[in-house]
Parts: sequence; structure tokens; C-alpha cells
Amino acid sequence: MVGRLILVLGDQLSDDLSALREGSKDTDTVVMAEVRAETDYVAHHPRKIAFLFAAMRKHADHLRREGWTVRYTTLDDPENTHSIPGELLRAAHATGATEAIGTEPGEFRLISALEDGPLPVHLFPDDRFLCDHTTFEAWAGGRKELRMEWFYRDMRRRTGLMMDADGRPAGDKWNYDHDNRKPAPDDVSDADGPLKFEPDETTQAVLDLVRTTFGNRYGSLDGFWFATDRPGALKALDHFVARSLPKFGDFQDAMVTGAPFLYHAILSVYLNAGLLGWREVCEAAERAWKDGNVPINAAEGFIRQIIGWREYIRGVYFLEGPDYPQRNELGHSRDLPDFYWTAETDMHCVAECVTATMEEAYAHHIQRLMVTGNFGLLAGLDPQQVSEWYLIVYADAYEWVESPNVIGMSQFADGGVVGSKPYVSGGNYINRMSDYCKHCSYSVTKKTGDGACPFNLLYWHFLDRHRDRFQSNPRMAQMYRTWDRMDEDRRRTVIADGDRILARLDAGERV
Ligand code: FAD
Ligand code: DLZ
Ligand code: SF4
Repeated sequence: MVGRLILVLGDQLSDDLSALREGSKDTDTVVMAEVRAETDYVAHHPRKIAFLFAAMRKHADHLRREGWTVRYTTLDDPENTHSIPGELLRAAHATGATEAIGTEPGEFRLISALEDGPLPVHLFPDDRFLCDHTTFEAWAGGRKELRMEWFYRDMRRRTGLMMDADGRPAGDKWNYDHDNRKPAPDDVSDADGPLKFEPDETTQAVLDLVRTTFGNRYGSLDGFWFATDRPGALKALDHFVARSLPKFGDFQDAMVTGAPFLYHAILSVYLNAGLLGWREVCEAAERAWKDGNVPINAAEGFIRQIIGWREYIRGVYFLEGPDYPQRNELGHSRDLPDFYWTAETDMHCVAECVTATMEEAYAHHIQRLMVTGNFGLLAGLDPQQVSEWYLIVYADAYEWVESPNVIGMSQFADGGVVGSKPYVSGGNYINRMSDYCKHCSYSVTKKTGDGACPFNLLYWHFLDRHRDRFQSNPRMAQMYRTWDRMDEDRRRTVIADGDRILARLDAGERV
């Protein structure tokens, strides 16, 4: 009997995958492929490609050990058609299969390519998430605003995570974010960072292939340390819970020069590829809190990121539809400055975040939101160019999660679906949460003139140029009152200085 093909994509490396559950080990063939269509739809960071290829190869071996027949195409296979539909068709010719099944990809581009390809693929829902599309639509339906906090509370009730028996949240508070805003600690070092893994033979072969093929691209492969299989990802989870989670809550928003990881989980890369699942990760945090090893604000804060933010962001992507990544509600059109690729800027905060990103394909949330994202929004950068940058540079970036975070949360290009107000700040916020300003050639206390922090200038410039849209937003009224209280000369100087910074950006001059 001729079986079907079961497509497993690079970010579907989970044992409990809907397409595998629907398939048969006796008759079906799993198809996995390293293809240029996926490595090149944006020029992904080589570290991300290396991570995925090594993890894909090991997962293929794992599936074979589990009794599956797996047809795996490597990037350097001379017969490789270099597209997922092409590889499915080739597999169909080789096996005689006339049907293919798969799990819904996390990107509209690939969903259409599979549905409209030469061998149509029947897609099953990706149920590795807590909230399916129908549940999210039902939650969103009829609401004026899609606030994450309300969604999160539903997810807490639904999972029972950190809930008392009487249906109340543990500690009688849903959200401990207020306790999670401590500035950078003095004594932090990378010793507190993630568990690092020596590349084994499979990973080394992939690193050689990626270096040869993508060596000219932006991003470094040196010192590659990601786990590339599930046992490694589980060790990384244990390490995070024991070493960093106790302090995760307190220092979640802090930024320190030379310490890119602080007490963050560095688990999104594994979660998004399918090496870890949301439930086991949340249960590990809950257990650590119940055992008294982790304070409540840390466990709650972490669980909120996973069953709150992560699920909410995915819900928004699929609810809003394929045009979402193209939105540009504020009409921003400035080109992405070169320093996003080179780190060659006098703004120490930006240079730090971009350098860490080049080296690690990682930056933590506040660096992404309040440094590189904040600058993009203040400077009026084209949100599609900003979004493409984020999709390229981070090892955890896939469109379902990257796009609502960038187009929505960070650039306000969705007009307020994800956030009720734009995440903008002047240099003061960065100064409070980091040691960056101490090492900067700009002065964070200087509000105008030579050497004034560009974030300070562009903050007011942004508010002024978008007054019509934002001045009636109650959450921004205070900012406009402060601006309006400044004397007119000062306001004129700020705008002129802001114009000068923007003109320098446009001229490609160093900022
Ligand atoms: P931690 O800070 O330790 O958080 C724990 C986990 O919570 C993460 O592993 C992640 O799975 C989840 N999480 C937290 N916040 C979010 C969020 N807003 N959306 C989704 N999951 C979240 N996350 C991605 O996974 N991929 C992206 O491409 C991505 N792009 C982003 C772009 C911008 C502009 C911003 C502001 C945020 C982005 N995020 C993205 C969210 C967040 O920054 C990363 O999930 C986080 O930095 C990953 O590192 P960590 O594992 O150390 O996370
Ligand atoms: C990101 C990525 C890359 C770089 N390469 C591959 C690949 O060669 N083969 C594959 O199956 N998947 C790859 N991926 C992941 C896909 O791009 C991902 O499945 C879609 O973007 C949907 O999330
Ligand atoms: Fe960044 Fe301004 Fe601080 Fe410099 S002074 S590090 S540009 S916030």
C-alpha cells in the first residue's frame, strides 16, 4: 500500500505533532528538507540556520529511532529543488505517494505555498499551543480592545497554573509586574547566563556547511553554543529554573553592558522550534515556586510571558490575517540606518544591543522593545524594514511571533491592536534600567544642543509630529501636558535638533 507524505518543518521538531499523530509509521514517509526558499525568504542570521539544521537533522534521527521512515534532504544535496513544495513533489515521485499531510505552519506565506503547491498538503491545526484559533477568535470577538491581561487571566483559569483551589490567583494577585522593574544589579555577570553546549559531530558538520554557504551574511557563528536536541533543551530549562529564574522577575527589565543574558530564560529559541512545550516550561516554574526556590513574582512573571504574551501574540497574528505584517498606520518611511547591521553608532545603548544581536542572534525583551524598537519608532523608520530586520537577526524569530511584536507592540504600525499606546521613551528610561548611559558619548541629561541624547530629542519630536493621533489618548495626556508646559523657544529648539538628527540619518552620517 502506498502511504502518504508527512511534512515536518524546521520549527515543528516536537514528538507530539498533529501531523505525526494522524500518520502511520507502517505506511507513511516523513519529509524534512533544508531548502534555500526557507533560508533566503529573508537573509536569516547564520546562527539561526545552523541551530535549525542541526536540530532538524537530530530530530530526523530521533524519528527514525522511533520507527518512522524519514526522507531528509540536506542543503547540499545536488537533487535538492530548494523549496518545501518542490521537495514534497520529489518525494511523491520517489515513493508513489499522492497525498501529503502536515501541521499548519506559523506563517501565511508558507501556508499558501503548501495549499496552492503542486501537491496540495492537508494541514492539521498546530495544537502545540494552549489557545487555538477558534478560542482566540471567540475571546476577541466583540471586544473593543484586545488587552493581554484579560486574555492571560483566562489562560490562568484554563490551565490552573498558580491558581488556588477556590479559583483565585495564587497570592491573591494576578500580576506581579509592579515588583519586576528593578534596575540593573551591580554584581551581575554572564556566569548567570544560559547553559552552553559544545557542538557535537552533527552540529559541527552543519556549522561547516552554514559557514561555507552563508558565511558572507550578517551575523557571527563563532562560539555557537545552542542546544540542538530535546535532551539539551531540557537541561537548559533545568539550568534556567535553578540559576536564573529566582532573579528573573526582579531584573526582567534591566540592561547591563557586556551581559546580554542577565537572568532571562533564553528558551524561546527552543520553544519556537518545538524542542520544548509551553506546559512543561510553565510547570517547571510553578514547581520551583511551590518548593520555595523561587519567589512568586518570578514564577508568575515567567508564566505570564508564556501563557499570556506568547499565546496572545500568536492569537493576534492569525486573527488579523495575512495583511497584518504590511501595516503602517503611522505612515513611517525612513530607511533602516546601517548601524542596525554594523553597530557603528555613538549611541552606546544601540551599539550594545546590535553587537549582542550580531554575536548571539539574541537580545532580551527590553533591549528589543526599548532600545532598537524604541529608536525605530521615534525616528519614524519604515516598519516593514524594521520588521524584516527582526525576522533576520533573532534565532527565535518566525513571522507568527515576530510580526505582532514588531509591527504591533514595538512600532505601533497596527494602529493599536497589540498596544493601547506606543512604547516610546526618552533616554531617562534607558538610563534608569541600564548602565548604558554611563558609557555613552551622548549625555542623557542633556535635552538639547550638541551631545544631547538622540532619544531625548526624538521623543518629543515623535509626540509633536503625531499630536493629532495621540493627544486625546488618556495614557499620553500627561506627556503632552509636559511638552506644552515647555516654553516655546525650547520646544522649537528641540524640534530643530531632532530634525538635524533625522537629516543626519537620511544622509547616512554617523549618529
Ligand atoms: P524571557 O524574557 O526569559 O521570557 C520567557 C519566555 O516568554 C520567552 O522564552 C518567550 O517564549 C515568552 N515571551 C515573552 N515575551 C513574549 C512576547 N512578547 N512574545 C512572544 N513570546 C514571549 N519573541 C520570539 O519568540 N520571537 C521573536 O521573533 C520576537 N521578536 C520580538 C520583537 C520585539 C520588537 C519585541 C519587543 C519582542 C520580541 N519577542 C520575540 C518577545 C521577547 O523579546 C522574546 O520572546 C524573548 O526576548 C526571548 O528570550 P528569552 O527566552 O530569554 O525570554
Ligand atoms: C527558518 C527556517 C529556515 C532558515 N530553514 C528551514 C528549512 O530549510 N527547512 C524547513 O523546513 N524550515 C526552515 N525554517 C523554518 C520555516 O521557515 C518555518 O517553518 C516557517 O517560517 C513557518 O514558521
Ligand atoms: Fe542611549 Fe541616550 Fe543613554 Fe546614550 S545617553 S546610552 S543614546 S539613552
